[in-house]
Amino acid sequence: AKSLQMMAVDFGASSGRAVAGHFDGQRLSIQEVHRFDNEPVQLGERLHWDFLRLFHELKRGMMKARQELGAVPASIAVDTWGVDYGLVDPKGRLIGNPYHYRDLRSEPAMKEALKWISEAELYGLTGIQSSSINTIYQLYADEHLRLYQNADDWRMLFMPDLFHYYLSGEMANEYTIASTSGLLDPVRRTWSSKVMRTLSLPESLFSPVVMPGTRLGALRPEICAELSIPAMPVIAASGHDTAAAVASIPASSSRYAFISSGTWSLMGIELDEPVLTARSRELLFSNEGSAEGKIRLLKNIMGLWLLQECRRSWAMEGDSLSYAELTEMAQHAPQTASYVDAGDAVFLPPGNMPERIREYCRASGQNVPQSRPEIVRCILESLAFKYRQTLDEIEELTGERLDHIHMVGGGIQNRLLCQLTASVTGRTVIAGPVEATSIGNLMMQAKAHGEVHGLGEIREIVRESFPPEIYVPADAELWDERYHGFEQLLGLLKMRG
Ligand code: LFR
Repeated sequence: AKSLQMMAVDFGASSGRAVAGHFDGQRLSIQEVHRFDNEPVQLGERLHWDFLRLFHELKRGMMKARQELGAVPASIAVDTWGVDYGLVDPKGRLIGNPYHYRDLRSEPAMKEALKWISEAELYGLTGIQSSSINTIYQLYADEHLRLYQNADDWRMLFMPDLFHYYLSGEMANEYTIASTSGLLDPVRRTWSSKVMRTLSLPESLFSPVVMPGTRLGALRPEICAELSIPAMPVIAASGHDTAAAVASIPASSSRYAFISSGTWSLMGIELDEPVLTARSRELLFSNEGSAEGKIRLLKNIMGLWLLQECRRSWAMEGDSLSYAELTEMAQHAPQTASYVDAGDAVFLPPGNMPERIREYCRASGQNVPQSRPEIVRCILESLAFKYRQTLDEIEELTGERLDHIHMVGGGIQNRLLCQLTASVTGRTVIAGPVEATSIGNLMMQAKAHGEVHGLGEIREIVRESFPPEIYVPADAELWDERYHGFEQLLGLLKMRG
């Protein structure tokens, strides 16, 4: 195999990074060349992503890679968070600033849309649990589509597709990111015209679905000139960050659950075909797309968003605390044994998170965590409990016991959470890599270059290149008892509706 230098740009919901990767035929090594914040902007009534700024950061990343590496990358690929998109007109002009999935406009739109098609039918057609963030509801609520009559020749590009379009001039919808929309048929891996027609979404908005690892084209001449870099292929590697992260799980067997831990925690398993049963719908599992056309059967859990938002509130009160400091605080916090359901959509919108957590505990008749350490502990334990519940559900759906949990992504830097996850689930946690998303992105590029041949090989290379860390369960009885308290709480909340 020849030696490959590649570039991955990974946009997360709170930060982004440009990473250079070097694959020598056996091992991958990575170097972060640029890191930046991704802060949404509230403009009038709407919450937006700052797309222009993000594109600017992408270009800065490319320039820095050029300066620091000396070598010209063999290719570049972008991945981002799911569900969001931009609309472009036939000349390729961006119609407005892309909306943020946490914008509240799509919540009433979801209710409205579900008058035309039942949740059960929609699940049968798309395998995606109903959530107001899904592209389907965002498009249904899209003011531009409603305002303009001449949208027939517009195209809808998901965030990674949009970056790829402005890099290469090629419009395509890549499979993994398209699978987050709630508009894709997970059996045929193509758009569901039925769903589009039922909701009167113009089918002309959608482009052909291309599989992960597709070469889209070369870098546009204008960008090459602007950055004075040579042209290089732009590859749709794995547009969805979670799919990229899952591609890089250093697993050697198949009996594991994964948790991709960042702003969200995405917990699930990888399968060859979707699970579209009433039970998986009831348990709120989604069937998203994975590398090689596989399926990720997973659940969205609020994740470190709860902590990020608390941190933001406390910073506004004048106390800037690092994540390490926050976790340290939690380690020594008094036990209030108060929990929240980290799957509950009430935590979706931004703002005033500490008070919302207190309110949740108050309303559910629990001790109210007062201090910051108590709140942080409540969040971390609630997450671990949600992981255990989700693990039980996955085992129920598949009828198989899963021996261990692979945790990947930036969130595993929170070692307390990894340890809690092991202890509460009673499973060994294999943690790493931290940069799973960029690594998956890079390895899918290497695959497109024909230098690696499949997911099995990719995972072996990741295992060799980035040795994971192991967490062993502790205090089983104690956690069992507390977990049952949590189950009772959920049961009670469900009864109350
Ligand atoms: C994680 C992620 C999740 C998706 C959420 C919203 O970064 O991509 O998979 O459900 O963001 O887009």
